Amino acid sequence: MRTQVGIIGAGPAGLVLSHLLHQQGIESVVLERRRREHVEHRVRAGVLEHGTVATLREAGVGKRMNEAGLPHEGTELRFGLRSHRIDFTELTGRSIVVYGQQEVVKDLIAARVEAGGDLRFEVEDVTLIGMDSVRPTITFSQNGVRQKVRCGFVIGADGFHGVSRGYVPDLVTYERTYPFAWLGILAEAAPSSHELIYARHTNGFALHSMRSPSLTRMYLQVSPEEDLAAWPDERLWEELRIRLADDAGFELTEGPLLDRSITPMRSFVATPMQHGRLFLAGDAAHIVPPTGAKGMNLAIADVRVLSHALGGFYADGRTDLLDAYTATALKRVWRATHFSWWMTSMLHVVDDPFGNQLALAQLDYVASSRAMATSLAENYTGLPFEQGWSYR
Ligand code: FAS
Ligand code: PHB
Repeated sequence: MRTQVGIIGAGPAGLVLSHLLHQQGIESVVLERRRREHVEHRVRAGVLEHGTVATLREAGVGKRMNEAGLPHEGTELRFGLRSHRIDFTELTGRSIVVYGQQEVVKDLIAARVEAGGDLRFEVEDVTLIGMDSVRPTITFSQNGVRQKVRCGFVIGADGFHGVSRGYVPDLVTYERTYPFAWLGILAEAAPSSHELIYARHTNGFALHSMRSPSLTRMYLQVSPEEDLAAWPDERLWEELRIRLADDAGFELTEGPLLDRSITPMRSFVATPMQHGRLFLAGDAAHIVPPTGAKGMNLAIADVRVLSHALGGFYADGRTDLLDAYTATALKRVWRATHFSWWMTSMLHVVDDPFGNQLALAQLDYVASSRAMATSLAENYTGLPFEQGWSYR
């Protein structure tokens, strides 16, 4: 097999890149180890930045998002039983859309299949050969048959636990772990608020989000070693009620739980994000704690840069944009990494009285200063992109 761009991973990064390349007449093969049904039903991110929404619309895959996505013009910070609304639109002129990552993945797979894209699911033992040559090769097994793809470029979009990062020699990594995790639930219940609520209670952090008018998505700060079995439904709902309570009689609507999981919290950045003809994108290169709702948006921002650079190479033989990929991508990665750390530090309770006082002082300042509220709003809705996604 031969292709211009071999992509490992059918998550948001791999699929958006494959689609953006297709729109520039550049062919790709996407190799995914999981089943299609699995990737289309993996409950993960939920918030699309302003720029991500524009990217999906410009790329012609925004129809279902426009119909089912929930536009949000602000969010609530809740602490000391008081709610403080951050008005994104008033402060920045920008907004977000709440639309599940699994829906984005479904829309992109459908678009790639309809366009005759080459997506391979349930592939095994992906290995990379000759990343520093001009004919990098991917080998993999599918249905017990070993196969080889000769590529022009290879994109590691295989997430934090993927293989591609291991093929970048002399990698420098930056990491911070946090003394807590998120217990996430998806409930068949109408959202109890029409916007997201980020709550800091002395018991810990809680987030009220949603997926649709009948699906609520919520998270609780728990210990990193927490056992899901220690959280029966009634304990979950009781703790959410306590942490989300306010002085205006907020009531939480309950319902059957459809999904529950524990997500560890980590900040991680690997550099360089490239080696020869291998380029890393998304969680393969960086991880942020989900408090700032940046993970998926950052993955899509990476592949906008890559799509632009690969377009320049195949259209005019340019290599400067490819050479500059790591520097270009990392500028946004570090901004989002800082914002995600800042939101996480401000909203979670730690076993450090001094740290907790600093967090409350920061929250108070965000709730009372237009300048601080604007800073939160512009980071949360997503900073403008530096260049278009299409080379032409
Ligand atoms: P992904 O991990 O989405 O995709 C990588 C793909 O590569 C996967 O489909 C995987 O199966 C495949 N793969 C891996 N190894 C392979 C191999 N060797 N061969 C072939 N394929 C391989 N972000 C938020 O903004 N908000 C959230 O609430 C949030 N919650 C999350 C919860 C969990 C449990 C996790 C793990 C992440 C969460 N994230 C959240 C972050 C998440 O949304 C990521 O940022 C986003 O999925 C990144 O997209 P990709 O880089 O495409 O990586
Ligand atoms: C979600 O809806 O899953 C979500 C929203 C905002 C976050 C994290 C997760 O910061």
